[in-house]
Amino acid sequence: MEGSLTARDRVGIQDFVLLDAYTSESAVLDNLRKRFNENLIYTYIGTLLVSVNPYKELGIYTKKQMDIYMGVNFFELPPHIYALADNVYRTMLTETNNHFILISGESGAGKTEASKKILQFYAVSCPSTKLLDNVRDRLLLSNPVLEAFGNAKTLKNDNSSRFGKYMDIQFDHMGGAVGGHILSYLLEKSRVVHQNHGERSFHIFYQLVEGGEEDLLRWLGLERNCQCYSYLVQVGEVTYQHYSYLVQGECAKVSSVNDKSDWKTVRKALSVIEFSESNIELLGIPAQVIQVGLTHRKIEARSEEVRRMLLFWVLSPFTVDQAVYAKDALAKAIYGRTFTWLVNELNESLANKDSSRKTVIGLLDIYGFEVFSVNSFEQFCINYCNEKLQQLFIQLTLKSEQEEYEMEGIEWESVPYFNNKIICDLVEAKFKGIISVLDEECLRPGEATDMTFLEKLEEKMGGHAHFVTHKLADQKTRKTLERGDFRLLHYAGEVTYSVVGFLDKNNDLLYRNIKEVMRQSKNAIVKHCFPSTEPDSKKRPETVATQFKSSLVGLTEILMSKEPWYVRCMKPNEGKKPGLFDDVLVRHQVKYLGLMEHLRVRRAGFAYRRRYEIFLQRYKPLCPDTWPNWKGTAAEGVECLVKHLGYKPDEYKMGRTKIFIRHPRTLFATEDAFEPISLSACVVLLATKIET
Ligand code: AD9
Ligand code: MG
Repeated sequence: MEGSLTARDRVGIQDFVLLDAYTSESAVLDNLRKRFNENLIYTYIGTLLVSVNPYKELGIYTKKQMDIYMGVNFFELPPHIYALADNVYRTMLTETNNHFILISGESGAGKTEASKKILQFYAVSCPSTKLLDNVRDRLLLSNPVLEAFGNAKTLKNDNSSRFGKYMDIQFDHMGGAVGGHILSYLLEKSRVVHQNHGERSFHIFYQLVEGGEEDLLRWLGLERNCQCYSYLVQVGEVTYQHYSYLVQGECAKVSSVNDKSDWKTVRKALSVIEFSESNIELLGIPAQVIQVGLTHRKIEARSEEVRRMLLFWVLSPFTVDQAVYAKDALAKAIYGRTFTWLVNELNESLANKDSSRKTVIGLLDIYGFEVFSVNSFEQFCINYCNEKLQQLFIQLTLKSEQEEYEMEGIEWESVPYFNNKIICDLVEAKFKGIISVLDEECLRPGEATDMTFLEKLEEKMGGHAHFVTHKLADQKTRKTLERGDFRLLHYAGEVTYSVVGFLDKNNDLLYRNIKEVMRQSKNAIVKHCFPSTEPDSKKRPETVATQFKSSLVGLTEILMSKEPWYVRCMKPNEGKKPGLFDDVLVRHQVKYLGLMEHLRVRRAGFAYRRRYEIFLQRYKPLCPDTWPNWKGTAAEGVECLVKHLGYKPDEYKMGRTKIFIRHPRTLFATEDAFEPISLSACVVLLATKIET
């Protein structure tokens, strides 16, 4: 009706593919904003789900909501993470193939929350038996454990994942969740010894200090409320200032985090997950096992091992700096190795003992693109990882699109897009890439420094369109760069990296003698993490960046063998505030998350496609010949329907299994014709669900 706001004006469009001005970033932004203001955080681009972090509880993740979305066709209900999860699950079951859901977005955009919602949905929607429920509980509880050990407060996110996580959920042919497997990527272990202002170390430390039982703390030699430290800043009940590894960020207490209750959750999770029996024999209770491995690191000179190590330092000709370096290196090594051990234990516990054929849904929740005021080796690795995932997205999106047109016998028009392969190559190319140059410098101990690394980069990368340094920059850009910086023009934006620490962090050396000391430990976990069979430093271990590069190659292979689904998470503002939509920030993410390209690809040639069965099911009330029951094939029904609706021949194409519609306005007209009867039609649709 003229003059009145239609539903579409108010709440925007559920699927960007239907947006008339689909090439306009502003139109996309407007639609996102409209929906965000109505608390509608989800929007589709075809089957890709865009999610904007609401920074508040919306009440949309209840059991009731799960029930609504279970088994309902994707486009029949408003966009939701459950709709995506359900669609992936049902596609896996009907097509008996493997899938993965790639969740991307910058730090704090909601990736980890999204992955948890998906897992929770499966936990509720999958068939239930006593055995399956046990697996389900373990899958769910692996999350708080990994988050305690692998997440930390950063400036961007109070619960930031400091490791990459890929989790396979394995299903039997009935759809029961029968097992799981976790791969972890590059834990940011430098956080154990250093935190920037406003950041914390890993959650587990604060949970332990705040929530740990008195006996346990005493046994570990930890103190919670020690009078002799009362001159130090008191935070709640706990005097964190005592533990120098925990307080560098000067924010031991985070209002959004309840360490005490989180501790209880983690402890409970550890007991349900049941760490392997041999460990429980060895150490009494599993939770303690881990605490021993960790707390000995975080407090200086408190553990047996560290004391012995200090003795060793006294005898050795180390300088104070070297000793501090060695201590930090040890702390990082122990934490990193304990984390790997923990993931292995979780995998033991999640392993499906039944060898019958299973299909999997992989969930990839990996650290988002990061830009801080000072960016170091860790950001370099994280952002490189994001480049790789973007590359995968480009390849798989275009590939699947091309395949779809080919399979359906429809002509394909290619779409221009920025291919970030040039940046991936800049970082990872053999002999010429930044990682190669870094590795080369790491081979020249005593001679090479972070600055010689930078000089080598300048020699080799000078002139590259995506690389610049103070020396290489033009006058204007030079003002924005320090001498020890290099800047990469990532697909997601510019990031300036400080070379300080690159060589050290890439080498990640642990003095051989310290390893020997660790091997003498009576602590079973420490012993396990420093096996006597480990090759000594005569053979050079792979550098951190090279290991990471290889693990990303492995991940890409895993993902390429599966069907992709995407969740693109966005951050509405930098302040973690509800209800605030920062246009500039969101526009930037629209750009680098590749939404415009994806939209264009989806719209190239044909904006919309639907399987005949689904299309017919949705629109058959609009035609007397197809309503209420069509007797012929779905394709014939659709043909009859579109003729009745007056589609012109150039507006649509009939593929082998789907109808392809060129312009969204065609579908709009159809949708609008549908509107007056939408309520009754929806009731009928829900009552007569068909399988896709
Ligand atoms: V990082 O790259 O790990 O630093 P993520 O994982 O993208 O980042 P995360 O899922 O941890 O971000 O979300 C950050 C915070 O936003 C959460 O702790 C919640 O407080 C908030 N959030 C995210 N998604 C939702 C949501 N769907 N509903 C409500 C949310 N709050
Ligand atoms: Mg996360």
